[in-house]
Amino acid sequence: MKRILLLLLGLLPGSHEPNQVSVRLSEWKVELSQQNIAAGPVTFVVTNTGQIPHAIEVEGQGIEREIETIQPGANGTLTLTLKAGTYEVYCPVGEGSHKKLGMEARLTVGGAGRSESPGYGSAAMSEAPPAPAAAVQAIRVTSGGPVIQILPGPFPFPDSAAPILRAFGDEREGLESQVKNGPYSNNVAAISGTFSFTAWDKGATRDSVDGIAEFGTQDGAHWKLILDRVQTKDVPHHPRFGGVILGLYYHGVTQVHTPLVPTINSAVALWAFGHLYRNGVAVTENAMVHVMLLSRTRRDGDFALACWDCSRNKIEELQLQILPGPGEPKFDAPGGFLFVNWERSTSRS
Ligand SMILES: [Cu+2]
Repeated sequence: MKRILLLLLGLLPGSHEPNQVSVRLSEWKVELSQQNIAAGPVTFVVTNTGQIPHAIEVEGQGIEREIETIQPGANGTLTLTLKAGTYEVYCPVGEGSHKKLGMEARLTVGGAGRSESPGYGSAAMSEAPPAPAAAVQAIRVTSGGPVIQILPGPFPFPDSAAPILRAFGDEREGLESQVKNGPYSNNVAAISGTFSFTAWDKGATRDSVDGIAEFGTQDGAHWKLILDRVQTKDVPHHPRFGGVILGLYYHGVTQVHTPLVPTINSAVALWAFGHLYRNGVAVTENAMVHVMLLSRTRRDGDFALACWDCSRNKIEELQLQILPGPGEPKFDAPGGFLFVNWERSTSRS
């Protein structure tokens, strides 16, 4: 009965029912049922169809309003009165990282009575207007400071990571075993070596990398890595950002990438394939490489992980993580992986 009454009310001539815009949030996009609406009251009906919490913020024409964070599978609404103009509708979660990942859309508010007919079936739902072509940005990173090899061991903040890991679905099991014995440990050895690279961020595709790392590990082996090409294939909690991304707040509490790294800010993060040599002998052409120049996570002296939220520390820790390619055997190294940090590294754009 109530529903019928509401329907009838909506049909009454002259009633000021707000415009309704349905918003679908997922990793990593914001989809609007309409991108052009009439000025006046509008209700955003927001559904999070993704796997991690999101929200929306509507910004423009002097308005800046956000909705409370919406859990996966849940809904929320936000009613605003909008005057003519353009507005950004984006996800404010993660200090800008979700927006940077593509969670933004544009809404145009016209004069009264100019709304598009709504509907998920409309072309408007499928595509946000193309973002302006991002300028190519490049960064050159040079290693410096103490060099440490990180050996397998327990993650020092298991209680902080546990609630985040719960949301990780299929990946959870593998990550939980890394809590007990993984590459984010306080078990470190002083080594020596160098690493420098250049990375180009060209937006969602066509990123590239160039660089070489050479280091001696604690077991006396000499390793050389030549970066070859970027990795772009995304998995749910691990977007690769087209291979290279400059300036990102992630890990830890953010639900973007593993929480077995403290919450950090990075100047650059990249995912690449490389050629790996051990004592001059080729090991693989498909080593999987993750590199970050990030806010310091380890303290001087014993280089233990010193903070769960490290996002405000100085950006000078260069992490190089090398794993075997898909289907390849583990490396001849403790834990089967290579993980090297240079604690006082520098970069220039
Ligand atoms: Cu989000």
